Amino acid sequence: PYRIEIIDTTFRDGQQSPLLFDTGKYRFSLEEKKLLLAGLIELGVTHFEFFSPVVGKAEEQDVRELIAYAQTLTSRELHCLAHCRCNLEDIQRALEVGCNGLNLYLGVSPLAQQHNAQKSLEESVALAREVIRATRQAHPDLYIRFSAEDAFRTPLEDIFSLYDAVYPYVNTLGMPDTVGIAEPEDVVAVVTQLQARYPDARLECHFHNDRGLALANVNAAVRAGVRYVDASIWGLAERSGIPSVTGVLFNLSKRYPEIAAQYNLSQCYPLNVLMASILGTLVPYTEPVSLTNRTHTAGVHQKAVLSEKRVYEAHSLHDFGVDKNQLLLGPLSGWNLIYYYLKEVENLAIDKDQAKRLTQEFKAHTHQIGRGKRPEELLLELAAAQGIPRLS
Ligand code: HCA
Repeated sequence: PYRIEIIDTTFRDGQQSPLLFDTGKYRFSLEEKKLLLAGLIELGVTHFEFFSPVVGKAEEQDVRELIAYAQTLTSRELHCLAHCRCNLEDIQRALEVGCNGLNLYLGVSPLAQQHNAQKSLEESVALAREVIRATRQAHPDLYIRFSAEDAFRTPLEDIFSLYDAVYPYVNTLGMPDTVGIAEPEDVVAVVTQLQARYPDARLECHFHNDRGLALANVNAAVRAGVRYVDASIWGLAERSGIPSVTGVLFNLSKRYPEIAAQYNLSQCYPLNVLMASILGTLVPYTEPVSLTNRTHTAGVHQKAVLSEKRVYEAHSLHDFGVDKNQLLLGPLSGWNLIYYYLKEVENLAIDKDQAKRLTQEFKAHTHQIGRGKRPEELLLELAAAQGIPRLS
């Protein structure tokens, strides 16, 4: 069957998000990670990327505990993957904490050669071949993914040199857009060439959102044949992040209805709300699976949605757990919402003509809103001044 695997990296790239610094949290606690892990498993995610234990004792202990905890939550086969440098010691440590797969990476872009790896292309190719061949020999069934960091700023022939060397030993080849430089057309070109050259490897994508194109790049990659998609809750990751788990599922399910059988999509929004409660902020307004996307503020929209939601709600967000919509009373509201609000919510004995008159007055006083006054307060004051009574 057609499967698209989300590789959740909330616990790796997600913890590299500056948002964790902005909120003063810096890292998730073990308890928070357990809640998030349970939410992801509930949603049907089975692939998780964790930090390599070498980043520090606290992460090492958490990874160990999370892997054990995950087994208690589901009988499905889970892939607990360590994001690991191409180095036998790091690999050994990752396997010792219980990871059953490796997400190995190594950069060979001109910048990486000069400033990061400080190795020539030939040296990096030899290192990758040696480490991955030895790992495969020692662990014939281990899941191994290998990625050329900054793939979209690396000449394709250099990626070929590297991947040719490791292809016999890996399950999956990645193509990370580490600095968010790729456009969908570039993605399709790279996927097409990798597929042709490495027909037995699965392809994985990891797109950063520096240009706001990460989700569009995922769509393009999957249409071109990629089946492994890196994502995180809210899209938390280094800098402006990567696509969110829920944004990816929401988008892909439009084209691939099979996703609804693989994932428990109604858990999408609860997962985003869980992260909001942990970070103490609202679900980001740019998140596709959000109440924001079912919220209406302009009078014209509110009037239409009161009659038929589909006029301004094209997407089945209800299926993704956003089980209500909201019309916000505010400076842009028209008489339809004002009538509805006063009659249905506040239970005032108001008729349509009164609501229209009250709306004129409300509009004349909107400068007061937001300066210590909520729209609802202003409206009730104006209604009281007109002597409109409350029923019962
Ligand atoms: C980073 C590394 C990475 C790794 C992606 C991968 C990237 O944090 O810089 O291993 O496929 O974007 O290159 O996230």
